[in-house]
Amino acid sequence: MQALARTRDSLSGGLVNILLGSDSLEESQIEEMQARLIAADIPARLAMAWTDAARNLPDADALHARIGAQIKDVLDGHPPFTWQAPASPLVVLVVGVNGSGKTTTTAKLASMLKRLGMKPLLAAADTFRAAGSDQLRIWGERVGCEVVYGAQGQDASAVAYDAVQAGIARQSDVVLIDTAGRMHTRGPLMQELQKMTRSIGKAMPGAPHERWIVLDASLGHNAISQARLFHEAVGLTGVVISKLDGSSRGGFLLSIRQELDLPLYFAGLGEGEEDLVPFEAAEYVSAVLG
Ligand SMILES: Nc1nc2c(ncn2[C@@H]2O[C@H](COP(=O)(O)OP(=O)(O)OP(=O)(O)O)[C@@H](O)[C@H]2O)c(=O)[nH]1
Ligand SMILES: [Mg+2]
Repeated sequence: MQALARTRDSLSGGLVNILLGSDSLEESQIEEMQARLIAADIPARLAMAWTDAARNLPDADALHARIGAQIKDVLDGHPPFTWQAPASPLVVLVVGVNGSGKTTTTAKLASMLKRLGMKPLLAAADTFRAAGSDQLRIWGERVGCEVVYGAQGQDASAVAYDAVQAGIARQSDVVLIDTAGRMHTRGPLMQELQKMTRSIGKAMPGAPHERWIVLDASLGHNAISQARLFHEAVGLTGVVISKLDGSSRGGFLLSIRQELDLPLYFAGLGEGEEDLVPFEAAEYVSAVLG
């Protein structure tokens, strides 16, 4: 709740101010409300449809409730991710643009699995920078999870392959593979990801079972085009939103659901290892609308 203060301020705080003390809705209030929704990155099409419908509502309370129900409606629809592995180990590939929060998210997922009593294995397939695997190794120590890593400059696909083999040998429940950040528009980098998924499939037929993109919530709509290109390259199976705590544009989560039709599994709410929560539409609505 606390972590979503900025989206709440931009959305709900704004709505409350606009609507404060009004028994009936005036045209200017309805227009301002529409601007608020769009500023919070609620897709314009939805914002317009909602505000048009609002003209028929009796008062501000009814409007507030209606918007909450509509946000929940858009966000609902996919069951939360359960770690019921279809395979042992379950292999999760984590992708995204530079700095989106992949390494932190991968570590937080390992921490979550440990707390669930499961045995994760981390793989540092970010061999692009030396700091890439160092960062994950430090996280591994903090979380108490083994980390498979390669040398800087080593083929990332080879590290991913080794990690999956290690996960099988060590009977890990889940292998979490962190990858280097890459621009979604750079063809060769996207091809490298495809090569990595093929290598993983050679180490374990059917893997990687999950391919998740980490999207930085502060990017708003820009995150959608990123996700599209990653989806084309590797066939995404889910989305993790990072940095939702710092974002005032949480409305773009609705675009993810509407425009990509991918499940939104987890949300990052801070930099600590426990600051990752399963995404729940109802909780999100009460956090942003109060
Ligand atoms: N406030 C906040 N900060 C986050 C969150 N997730 C990640 N960060 C911060 O974002 C920065 C980048 O995170 P990384 O995990 O290194 O991102 P990355 O995608 O691995 O970066 P590259 O490997 O360089 O592409 C770090 O300072 C993290 O602490 C979050 O949910 N909330
Ligand atoms: Mg990283």
